[in-house]
Amino acid sequence: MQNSLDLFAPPPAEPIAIGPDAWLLKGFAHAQADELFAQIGQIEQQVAFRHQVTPGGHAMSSAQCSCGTYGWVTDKRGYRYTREDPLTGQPWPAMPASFRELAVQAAARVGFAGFDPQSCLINKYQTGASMGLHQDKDEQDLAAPIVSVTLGAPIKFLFGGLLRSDKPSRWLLEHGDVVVWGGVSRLFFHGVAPLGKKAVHPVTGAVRYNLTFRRVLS
Ligand code: MD3
Ligand code: FE
Repeated sequence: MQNSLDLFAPPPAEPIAIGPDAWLLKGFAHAQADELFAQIGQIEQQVAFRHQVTPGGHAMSSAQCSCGTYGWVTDKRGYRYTREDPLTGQPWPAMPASFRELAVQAAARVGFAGFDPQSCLINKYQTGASMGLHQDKDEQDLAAPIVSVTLGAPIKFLFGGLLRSDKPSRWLLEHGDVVVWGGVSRLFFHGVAPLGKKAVHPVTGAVRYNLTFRRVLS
């Protein structure tokens, strides 16, 4: 169903290069946002968002859950992908078709035909929540790109390089924005600044959701 807010949506934008084989697709998910919110609501009824603990013993400030064949898990033992939710022993909820189609279309739009994601990590940020600079390297398949979708309140995304010491560039990620990282950018350091006190969205309030699609196994 089309939301009345969609009447204000800008036309589809050209991809913006933010790094080598890294592309920002402004507003790419805007038209599907209501459907994506509905599916997040369904997932929320099946699985709990939780603040996972890093091997260093710190609780993450974003609340997370996964859908798809594999879910990303961290605890004192380390980072890994599991087929079951460690809180319940149940398989993760299936990846909704609308999630998969959006990720596949975004990847194809910037040259990654045939992306076949096995995992979607959902990060839920409330005011002040952030994610420090890190690399995504828990996946066996580093040839596949990663696709991320921002829904709700805007946040500043930090995009560095292959070295932790590389000075990050900053990009505003707003509701409906999609980013695709492949090639060498796939291993670039990245993170998000704390969700600002004034960052809100008419549907979610002071909450940002991020969907991160990954291929885990080659
Ligand atoms: C850039 N999430 O879950 S967008 C993560 O906004 C994560 O929730 C952030 O970093 C968020 O790991 C950032 C997703 C993202 C994912 C993988 C990347 C950005 C990336 C890999 C390389 C470069
Ligand atoms: Fe990441």
